Amino acid sequence: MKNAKTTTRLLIQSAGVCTIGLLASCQAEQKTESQLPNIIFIMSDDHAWQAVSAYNERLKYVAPTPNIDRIANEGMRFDRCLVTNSICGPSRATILTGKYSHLNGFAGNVYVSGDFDGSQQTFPKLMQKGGYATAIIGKWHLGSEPIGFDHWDILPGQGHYYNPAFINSYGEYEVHGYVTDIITDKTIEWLKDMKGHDKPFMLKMHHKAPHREWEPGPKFLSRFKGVEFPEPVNLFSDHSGMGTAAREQDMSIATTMRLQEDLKMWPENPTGWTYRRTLHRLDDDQRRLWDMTYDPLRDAFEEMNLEGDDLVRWKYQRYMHDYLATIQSIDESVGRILQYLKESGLDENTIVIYTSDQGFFLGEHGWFDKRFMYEESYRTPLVIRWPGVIEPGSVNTNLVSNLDFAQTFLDAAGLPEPDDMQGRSMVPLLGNEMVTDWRTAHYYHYYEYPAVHSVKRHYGIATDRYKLIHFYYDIDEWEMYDRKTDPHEMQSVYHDPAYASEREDLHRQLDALREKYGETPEDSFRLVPVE
Ligand code: SGN
Ligand code: CA
Repeated sequence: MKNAKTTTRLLIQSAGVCTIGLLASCQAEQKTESQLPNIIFIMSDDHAWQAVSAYNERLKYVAPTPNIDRIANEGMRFDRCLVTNSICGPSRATILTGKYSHLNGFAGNVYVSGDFDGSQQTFPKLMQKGGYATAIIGKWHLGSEPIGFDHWDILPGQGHYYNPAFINSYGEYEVHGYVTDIITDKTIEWLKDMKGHDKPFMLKMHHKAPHREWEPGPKFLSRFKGVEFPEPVNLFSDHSGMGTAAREQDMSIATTMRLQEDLKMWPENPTGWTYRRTLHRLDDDQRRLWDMTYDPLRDAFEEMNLEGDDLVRWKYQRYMHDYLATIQSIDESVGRILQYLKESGLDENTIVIYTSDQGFFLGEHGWFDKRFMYEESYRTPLVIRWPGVIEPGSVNTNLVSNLDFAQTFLDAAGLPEPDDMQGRSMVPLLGNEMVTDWRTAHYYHYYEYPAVHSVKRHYGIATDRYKLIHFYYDIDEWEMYDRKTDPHEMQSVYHDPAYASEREDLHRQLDALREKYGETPEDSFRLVPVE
């Protein structure tokens, strides 16, 4: 343990003095060290931090995530990890490139942004060149084929929960079973294949769950039967203290969430394209279990004839039951990976990261989905285990970001960080070093509008306490929130004279960050063309 730490430290220090000219000799020097850490990056899709029990005490008793929590307990929990653009593809592109959307070119999902330009620099390519074995298994969602991976086995598009198709370099094929379990099996298989190779590895395991339409695996279909989850305080907010964008979104539990596809209240003999997309994938055994779960719920629901707030309350509970049940499989998957690492002796020298591509609304403001810069979707869970480097049970409150992941991995691997990446290595934070010049403001930009869920384009800045947000497309509105006095972000103080000096200060910081990251006003319209 001590040795691993010392070696890692040496590597980290030597990485710090690597320059491009010295690169070859630095790498040669590092290769003589046998202790380069392996990295397993586990990322789920739409996993709200409120749905991880390490972040939410109340969940511990009803829907715990003990294995994800174990990473936090044995490592570090980040309490303010913010994403650059809260939507799937753009988050993934930022993670790969260490750059904001306006530079990596992927500002909205595939259907608005086209395919990710895989010819650009990414951290897996750099790690591959630097002697790492690299792999990606699971959801990719960037259109173009993965580049920079020795092994890739991905879900086409969004992927399916039951009996999903996969694509690898040989083509497309279907696997019987539940997607989270299959991705885990494939991951463990690849780890086993790596035994006997002396290369360190960088493995990305990307789950599809808990993405909409929240289909739980056979084992957990009835996991939360009879459980009543606490409602968020602003489930019935009328958004009167917020702006037009909050009032005009299309992601509410009340009106957007669908009784059939989302909440599984299918009639006895369902038909139509949505039915074909979901239920038809189940085989007879899977379908039997499914019907045993949902038929009685549907019958009871029809009996009740709910309306208005009562219907929203019921929908919220139904939503939570399935969403959290898909997370039970994810947590089990994390447990299996940790167990395998332990059994194989890899645990001491493997960094394990658990995160999500962004956060998610679980009824806050009356919503589901993500996209907004409000805290539930902007902030993502992040826990990291690195024995010998991270003090177990550490908590970090710095403003870190998915923008920092690429440089963190390169730094941990003792590889140089390219100058054009826009984040910063978190390795010193992991080592609990005194870092006095970490960012005190984080920049955000969401582009995908007009599009599904109708969340208007906006950019903004978050500090420890405040948020300043500009909705700039088809409206021109500013919002400002004081998270200290208004933790649920329900009352904009932008026009409140008491906040005049803070507002001016935030404007200054926002301008400076846009300049620092090289974003121009034209970028707002260039990447996701206006219809
Ligand atoms: C689908 C979902 C949306 C979701 C987007 C993007 N609808 O369109 O709710 O916001 O994907 O999600 S669904 O009816 O198909 O489930 S993302 O995670 O890929 O960005
Ligand atoms: Ca997502």
